[in-house]
Amino acid sequence: MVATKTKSNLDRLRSFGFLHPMFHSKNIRKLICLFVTICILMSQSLANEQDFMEEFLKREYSLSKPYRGLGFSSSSQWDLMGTAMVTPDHVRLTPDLQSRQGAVWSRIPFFLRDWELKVHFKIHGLGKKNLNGDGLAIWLTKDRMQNGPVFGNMNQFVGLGIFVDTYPNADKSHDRAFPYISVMLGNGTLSYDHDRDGRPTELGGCTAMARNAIYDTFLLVRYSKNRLVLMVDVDGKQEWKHCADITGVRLPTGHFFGASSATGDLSDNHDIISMKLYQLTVEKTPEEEEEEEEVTIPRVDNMEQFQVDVQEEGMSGVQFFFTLVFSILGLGVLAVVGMILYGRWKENRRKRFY
Ligand SMILES: [Ca+2]
Repeated sequence: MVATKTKSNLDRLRSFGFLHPMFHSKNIRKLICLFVTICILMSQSLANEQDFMEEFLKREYSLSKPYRGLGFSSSSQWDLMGTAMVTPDHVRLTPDLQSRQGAVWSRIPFFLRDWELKVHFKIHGLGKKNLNGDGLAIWLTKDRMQNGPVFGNMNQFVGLGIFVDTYPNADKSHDRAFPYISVMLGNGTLSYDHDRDGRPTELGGCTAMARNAIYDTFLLVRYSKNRLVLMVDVDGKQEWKHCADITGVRLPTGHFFGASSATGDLSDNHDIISMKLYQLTVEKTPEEEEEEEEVTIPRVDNMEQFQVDVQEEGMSGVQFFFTLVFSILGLGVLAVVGMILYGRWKENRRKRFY
């Protein structure tokens, strides 16, 4: 249809060519080629403009070599915890030994709206595949420097958790290969379920062969316009592979970045080589600006889709009991006062008749 139309148009132009030498068929073809090229170039530059984001490395939220004074200097922006230790090449969260917990936490609360975090990490050990554990986590949470069962951090956390889970706890379901990287948003009541490798609260994730890798392994978290994108680069191709993409994510500000890890019966070396935080400059429409409301508790707009339930604070049993008791007492007091007033009124009326 389009082809025939173009052809008939060409014929028309050709007939016009008799009138003017400029509209000779050769020239017309050249003109069409030029027009098409301009169109393609214009559409490309428009697409680039839309994707264009400026990046600024924010050193105060970044951790990279040389780790001068990290963890002990008062000028350092990071604290170490547990077994975490600094070497010239990495921050080792745990060594390849049983029952260790280590973490590194930013000291500065984070207030940027649009950002990107690139994490260079290394997980390696002597254990054979699936006889190693447990993995590491990257955090942006309300609380910092907490001990706990979730890869070396507290459970029922408030904020964002990204887990590089290297051990399949739920060994009955062979639905995924490990290491598995997943995203969870904690609201203070949701629990990470280790026995099921976090499946009930997972917002998205992917398998990433990031353990004992011969290549450098990276993950990237991008948060902009309420959209959280997770990408990985673990097979030495220097390109980002999409891992998770979640829209309608509302993250509060004032939280802290961290990385933590834990070993149990099984172990691995869990190393952070760098965590680089970039501020993104993003063009926003007034509607998009308006959409970005301040939240205090993280949430995802489409809760059902991600099976995340925010438990509304209802009345507990004790609260209900006291409410009932006080209501009955209140009604009793009102009744007594009413009766006294009625008695007095009657008395007054009787007196008036004498
Ligand atoms: Ca696991």
